[in-house]
Amino acid sequence: MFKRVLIANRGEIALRIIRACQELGVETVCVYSTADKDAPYLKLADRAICIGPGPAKESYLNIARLIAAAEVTDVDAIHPGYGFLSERPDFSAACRDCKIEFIGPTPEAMQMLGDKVECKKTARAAGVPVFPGSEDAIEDEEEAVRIARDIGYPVIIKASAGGGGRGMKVCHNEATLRNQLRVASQEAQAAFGNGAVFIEKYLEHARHVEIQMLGDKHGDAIYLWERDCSMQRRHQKVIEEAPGPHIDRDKLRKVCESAAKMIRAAKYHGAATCEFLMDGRGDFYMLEVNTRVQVEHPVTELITGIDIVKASIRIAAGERIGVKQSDVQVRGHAIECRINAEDPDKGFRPSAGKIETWQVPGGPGVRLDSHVVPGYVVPPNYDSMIGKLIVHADTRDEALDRMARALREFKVGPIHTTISLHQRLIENTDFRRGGVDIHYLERLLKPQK
Ligand code: MV4
Repeated sequence: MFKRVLIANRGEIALRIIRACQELGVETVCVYSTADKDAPYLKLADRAICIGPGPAKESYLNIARLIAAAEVTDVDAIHPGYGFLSERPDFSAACRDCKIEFIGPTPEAMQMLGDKVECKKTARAAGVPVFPGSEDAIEDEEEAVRIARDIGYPVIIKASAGGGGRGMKVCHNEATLRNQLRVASQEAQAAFGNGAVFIEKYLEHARHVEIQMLGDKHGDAIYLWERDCSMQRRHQKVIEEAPGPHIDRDKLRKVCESAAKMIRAAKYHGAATCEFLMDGRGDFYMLEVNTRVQVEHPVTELITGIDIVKASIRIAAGERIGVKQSDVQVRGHAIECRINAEDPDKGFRPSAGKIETWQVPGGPGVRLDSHVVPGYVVPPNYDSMIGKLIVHADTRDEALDRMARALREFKVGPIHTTISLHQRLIENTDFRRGGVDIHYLERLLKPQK
């Protein structure tokens, strides 16, 4: 195992990684920007090191400064968490060049899976279902038109280097497709330095179902089943749960098996998530692979009893996954509500500032992953997520009731948070029934005439 790990992140995930390291007997060095200098979780790390000013570009996104911090503190490994540099092949490569273990995949695996065209090819080869469409980047307009006629409209144009919803165009007819191809490619070039685009069949009504994977350096891979993350707004997940409601378990098992094959074929090690859309018939189509520990990993931890962050560290240290697929048992139901410092009544305007009241829920089956304490000041520089409330219970109905109860116990002020939105959503009859689609929340929030 490592002696010392550098945590190249902030907030709740930095704290989550500190906790995992402590349980593994690993020393921690946590980096911080001056905007986070008073953050309380820094005291829980064995050491904290300032890496620059508030703007992320000069701190949490600055590879040279992070590597310098790692060298100075003589760590064996770096955990990137999520966001920031977690999916940057150049960061994984910089760690390797400096003989520091990157807790995550190799730059090669990350690069390959990060390229949507390459990723889709790898998926297809492993038998993972993907949407019909172009098998390579689009070379000319006529080729795209031919493929679209073949698969039928609507089609969607996506940037091969895009992801998370950036650089997509839905086309309902040939004229729009012809127009948008050039626009999409130019935008992709400007945004990602890579103009490659591809097209595929567009699915109007879909659910977002993703599969948690773990791969190790010995060539083994397992799946920890799915999470349903359909409740989202502007490509930001709001509620996640596991298991996904009303999913055909036989279809899902087959998809999970093929995803494990794909992860093995990619020689992937670490935690990964395969993102899928599920249609009204319960069929799956893979979208992309996230090559990091995700925000919503706790719901999978609660239903499987497997600590995904500890697993990511053990895997990087060369250990085997240590759990056989047949040992992975799903128990009960878990739901996560992301608590953001935003005002849901004012268009989700960020609500930074000092948190005076922070009265947290507890009791059976309640987990709060947050770095906030009373008196904590939410800096304006970063993501507005200030915590995640996760509940676990035997059934989905009991988990929903438990979440409603926990949300009622949760008192935060004077800043605004998304707790009020969650209270509304947990009571919502469509959500209670299970199986809302990825556009549900935005439809619900649209001002009614
Ligand atoms: C799609 C799609 C419909 N059909 N692809 C958005 C994020 C990126 N990962 C892929 N995305 C989508 N791809 C096809 N062929 C709809 C979306 C999409 C979406 C997907 C997951 C979660 C929320 C979403 C919101 C809007 C669109």
